[in-house]
Amino acid sequence: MQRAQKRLEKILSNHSSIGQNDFKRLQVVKRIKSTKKNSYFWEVVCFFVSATIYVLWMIISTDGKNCLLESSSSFTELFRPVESCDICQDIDEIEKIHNVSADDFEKEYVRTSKPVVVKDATGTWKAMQVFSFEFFKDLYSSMGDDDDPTCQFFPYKTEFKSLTETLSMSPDRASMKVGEKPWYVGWSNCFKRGSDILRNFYDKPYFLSNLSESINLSWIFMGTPGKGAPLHVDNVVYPSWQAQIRGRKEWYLAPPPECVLKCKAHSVLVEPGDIIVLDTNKWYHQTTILPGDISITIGAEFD
Ligand SMILES: O=C(O)CCC(=O)C(=O)O
Repeated sequence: MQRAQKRLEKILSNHSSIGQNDFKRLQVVKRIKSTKKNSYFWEVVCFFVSATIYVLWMIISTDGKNCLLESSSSFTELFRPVESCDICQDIDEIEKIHNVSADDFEKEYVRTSKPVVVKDATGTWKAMQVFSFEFFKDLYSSMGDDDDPTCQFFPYKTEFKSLTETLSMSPDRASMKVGEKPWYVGWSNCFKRGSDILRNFYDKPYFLSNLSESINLSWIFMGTPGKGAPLHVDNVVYPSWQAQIRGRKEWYLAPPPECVLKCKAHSVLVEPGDIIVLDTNKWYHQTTILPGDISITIGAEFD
């Protein structure tokens, strides 16, 4: 088409007697004009498709727990990299260990992405005595912000739209009075003042090496016995640790779908004082709070 256009232009320049209207009536000119219109159309389509892909990419490529828009778990799953089954094929059960050194922990569990529960790992943390529904209610109301002091909030199956709303529930529901609806929520605390206060109540777990940074963003999950988080995989940057402060929680860990023929799924119970360490980007996970006390956990990613 371009060659035809050039040839036509040459002919026209040699035949100046052809008028503008004669020119517009020529078939080839009409075709050239419609091609131009079509190419504008496709440019606009290309622009919108690229913009949509870019926005979707922004949504899914940001850290799933600290993101621009909350990435839906199906997006996270769709764009998850394929895992090597080395992370799960030799695991018969989730180990529970004591007194592990930082070097051994790094070699045995961090480098291999092998989930593990470290027993009695919270030592002298004040959180064990202090964390409760009322503690968080006081903490966040003392901040005096109108805004919700969380970066991200997971309401799970509850009707709550924010942490502030959760902490305003009736004392009967908060204290699990018979007949009250169960509830379970999670949130990330990334406001400096909140983090600084919380850091007075827990330490970086002793088995993480000095080189490993516990990311300053803490995650808190709290709620009554019943369903916890549904089965999902995360899209965060690093593996996570999570300390069970109160209550008992069962974790169901499933290998990535590409490994189901080589690897087993596992359930493991985490009790007060235990810390579970898990690469939540690789292992699908679901939680259930067992009958008894309210469950409260605090955790963070580490590198
Ligand atoms: O602790 C829970 O109940 C859920 C934790 C979780 O889903 C996560 O850390 O990604």
